[in-house]
Amino acid sequence: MRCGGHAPAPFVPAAVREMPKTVYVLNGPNLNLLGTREPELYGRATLAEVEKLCRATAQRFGLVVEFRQSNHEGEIVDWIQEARAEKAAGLILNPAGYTTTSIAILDALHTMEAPVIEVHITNIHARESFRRHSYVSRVARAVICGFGIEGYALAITGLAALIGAEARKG
Ligand code: DHK
Repeated sequence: MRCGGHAPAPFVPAAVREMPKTVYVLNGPNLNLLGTREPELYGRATLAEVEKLCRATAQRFGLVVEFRQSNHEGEIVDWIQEARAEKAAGLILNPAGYTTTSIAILDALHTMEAPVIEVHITNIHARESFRRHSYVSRVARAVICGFGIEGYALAITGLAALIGAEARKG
């Protein structure tokens, strides 16, 4: 039996300690059409450009991005479950049209331990009233809307602060 003192810290191999943390960035239906879809609302940047922005922002904090888009609710549920299983450091989700309808996505998000950040490109509160109710907001640690695609960079920066990922020098 050990007496007094603190339990020794568990041994964590350097390779595991230094493994970059992964952030999932998931995008819902019709966001594949960014750039050409109602550009007066959603802007002219494409989803590929959003991905680039996410990767560049995440890199500043030593984070790796898993970036996906789907038009199918079940696929998004599968990816949320994957993020949980893979112990993602956080999940950023633009649920798009599923924001206001998907209890399946809400249920999947409820299983996540890592912080969930909800992003909308447009200010959903300044649009049709049906866009204002979000199931996802019930579980989101934070919600960002109305900043255009810059909202994704803000979400990653905010998430980095939440999980203690510091900006890299240089
Ligand atoms: C994107 C969508 O596709 C809409 O269904 C949402 C969101 C708003 C956005 O602003 O990114 O209502």
